[in-house]
Amino acid sequence: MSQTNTAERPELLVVAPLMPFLMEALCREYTIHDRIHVSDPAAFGGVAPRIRGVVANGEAKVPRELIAQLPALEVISVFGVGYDGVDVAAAHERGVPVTNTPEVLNDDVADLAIGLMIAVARRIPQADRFVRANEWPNGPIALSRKVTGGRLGVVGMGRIGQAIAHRAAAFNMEIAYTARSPRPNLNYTYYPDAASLAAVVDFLIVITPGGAGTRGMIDARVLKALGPDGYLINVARGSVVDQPALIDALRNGVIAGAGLDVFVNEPNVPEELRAMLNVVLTPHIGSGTKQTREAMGQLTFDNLRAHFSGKPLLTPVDA
Ligand code: 8YV
Repeated sequence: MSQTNTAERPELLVVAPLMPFLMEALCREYTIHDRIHVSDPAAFGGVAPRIRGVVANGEAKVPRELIAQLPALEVISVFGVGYDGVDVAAAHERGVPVTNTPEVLNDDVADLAIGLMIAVARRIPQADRFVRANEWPNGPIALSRKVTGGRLGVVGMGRIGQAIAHRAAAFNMEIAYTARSPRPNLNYTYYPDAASLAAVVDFLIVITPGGAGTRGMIDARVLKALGPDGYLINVARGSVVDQPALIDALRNGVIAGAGLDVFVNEPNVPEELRAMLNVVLTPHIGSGTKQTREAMGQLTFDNLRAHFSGKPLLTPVDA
């Protein structure tokens, strides 16, 4: 009986906290092992050989060592567009496909990028605090920085980068970008690297994938190029920015300000950043609307269902 059950209900390892809606849907179709700590062999040893799928999110780690511990692994489904925590090469070596949730979150992440740009330039959180503290009767608040017509640099011109550029065009912004290679189909100016791009823009929005290839890409040199009137917005991964260099730059007026949705060691944000007045900080909410998280959950689920019913995956990550 239990054998039939096992065969009917694939066993999945969930390595990240998932939305209740997705967790409940998974529990109806699969046997779920929830957040078993990968480094605790005692807890893990018994179930590891039966795990056929792993469910992760954008921040979770699925390293080579974990994949090696799962001999029956068939699929890894990531709730998120970013999969920098997953060792895709190790999975593909084993013939294990990895899926993610592209497209469905483009609008939300692009909206937040623009929102942070406006919030930091127009000092919306500071203005809100000013009114709440009843400082208004004592005189007007300091003037802020105009956004419309400004020069925008986008680091990473993938799907979300293009959604950001599309929105920025409505603000009459002059748009330039850097990416691994130019995109001839786009009518924006290409720069070969982040430093040369930063030197010619007022706002630099970072939306490039995380991982080894982009680690520390926005370093002291890029920040210096952005300059004392420039603003940095990061909606990508904390790892893309050299965080200590950013803190130095903000503290010393090397750049004007920053809007940050992602950090190096989330959910921990350095005290120095939290105390600064020229930053707007949000807790990794780029895709965090009910509508989008539900769409992401659905896609995460549908990829697993496609796999376990022998159908083609909806959104596999390229080899
Ligand atoms: C989410 C993300 O943070 O899609 C990504 O890469 O970073 C996010 O949308 C995440 O996966 C939800 O926990």
